[in-house]
Amino acid sequence: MTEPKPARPLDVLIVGAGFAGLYMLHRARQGGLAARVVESAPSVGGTWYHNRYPGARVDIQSMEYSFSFSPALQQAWHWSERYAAQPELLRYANHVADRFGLRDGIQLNTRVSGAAFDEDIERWIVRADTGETWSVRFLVMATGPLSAPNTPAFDGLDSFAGPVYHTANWPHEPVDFTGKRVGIVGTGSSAVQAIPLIAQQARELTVFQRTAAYAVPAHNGPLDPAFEARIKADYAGFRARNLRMSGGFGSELPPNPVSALAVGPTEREAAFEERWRIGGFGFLGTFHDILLDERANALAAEFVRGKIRSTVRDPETARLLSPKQTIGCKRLCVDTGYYETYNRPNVRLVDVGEHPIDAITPTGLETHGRAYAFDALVLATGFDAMTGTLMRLDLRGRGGLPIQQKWRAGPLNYLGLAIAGFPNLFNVAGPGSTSAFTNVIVSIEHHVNWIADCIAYLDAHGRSTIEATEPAESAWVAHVNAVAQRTVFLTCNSWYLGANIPGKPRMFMPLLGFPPYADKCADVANKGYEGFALA
Ligand code: N01
Repeated sequence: MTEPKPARPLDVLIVGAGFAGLYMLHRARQGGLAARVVESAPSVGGTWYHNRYPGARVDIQSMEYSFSFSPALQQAWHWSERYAAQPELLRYANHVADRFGLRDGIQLNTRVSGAAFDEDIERWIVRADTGETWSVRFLVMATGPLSAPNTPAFDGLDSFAGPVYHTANWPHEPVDFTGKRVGIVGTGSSAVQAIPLIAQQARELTVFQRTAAYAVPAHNGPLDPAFEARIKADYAGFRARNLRMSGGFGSELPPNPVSALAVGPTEREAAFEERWRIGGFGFLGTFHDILLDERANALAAEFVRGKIRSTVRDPETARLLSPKQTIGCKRLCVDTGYYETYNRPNVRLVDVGEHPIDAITPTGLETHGRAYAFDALVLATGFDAMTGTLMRLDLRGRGGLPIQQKWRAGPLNYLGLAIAGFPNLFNVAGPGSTSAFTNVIVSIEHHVNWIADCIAYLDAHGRSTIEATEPAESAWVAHVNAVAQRTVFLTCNSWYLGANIPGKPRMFMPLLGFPPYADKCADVANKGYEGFALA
């Protein structure tokens, strides 16, 4: 066994080289800090490195889903499509790493396995699976809210004779389903993107659906040069307008301030049709109360079910594809030909909502006394969202407190950025922040700027540690929950609630409303980090 290499002093260790890690490294270096990114993958890119299943693409328009911190970058970069696909997003991440000279600060192929706060020296001692350790003042978890893939514990999964793929961990060599019978489990955003493309290639595709998904059309296509030119002529203004939107995006199509209940059926139908024609998340803004009032929500939901009935020719398949839950409660899917795919003769839908999957067998899958045979299995079963990555680490705060104990009833946090008992640790886009409801790059830039400014403040004021207080943390978690109570988000079993993972504590994790959240974070900082203890 090789001896662990000696600890090396650093100011900041950043875990993860996705968009959050890249920008954090850039900001830390700008602030004169000795910083290093440690990344388990052999490449930068995070989500866009791992999620390379067929059809993977962003569901926020590319002109918005990009960094704003560098005017030169946003002028220079050209997106080819309205919604960029995974390879282009990965090229963008690589471009950012090169353009800002970040590569020499990024250590790839190194998985952080644990970290413990040493109270005597007020530093985090971080360990990696390579045997390396680092001693750092600040630890930034840029690990992403959707980075711990969820593989359900199906009986017999290991016995399957063919290949098993997870959408969140897709192979890097091409996967060819030509002539194959494929089974896919799940109908969330990943499956909704993958199913139309797998169906085009496979001989036969069987979709196992537990909960039907709402999908609105992306109407993806080449980026309109006139739109690109108009945005680039005033990119700063476009970004500023987006920062005032609840999700940090969508200022070109703001929510209609009218209630869905205040207009007659003809006007309402026309409004839904218009937003459906435009496509994307703007559909949920057809009326301002779709996510706030279950009666308004039901009208939008029924409109989509009508679209499913008019698209899918087989009435029984259309019935099964028609979601029953409130629309938007689980994240809305943005699709290209999803419902149409069920008109193909080689695609069939099997409902596993009432009767779960009993077992995976060497030749396929069994449910409700029936066996289904296929040659390859795709698990589009999502993530242990928002907490999974940290909970899989040996992360210990003051007094050796493990994160698993701290978060046993749910992810206690302050501002989604900090955890009481875990000084000088920052979580980018973590539970308790607006990240999951926003254009995540907006959230990332906001968090990274806040963290970098916070570190600068500590240095300027001769402070060595900052730590959320327990009262501030409790009040924050109550606030996040109170905001959710005023919406439809507590009416279904979503990953926002942890409800997709058996045994995970139910706690509503994301916060709705970026502008008031950003104001609150700024206010906390302006008041000398109110709710934090500084030492
Ligand atoms: O995961 P999901 P995802 N038996 O959790 C089913 C982002 N994203 O990877 O709904 C049978 O949404 C599960 O069923 P149910 C986006 O934020 C963005 O698709 O829990 N089925 C569900 O149908 C998104 O929300 C894009 O009843 C089981 C599916 O698997 C988030 O990532 C693209 C099961 C999982 O759906 C997650 O999306 C992709 C079981 N035991 C992802 N366990 C963009 O467009 C789970 N399921 C940018």
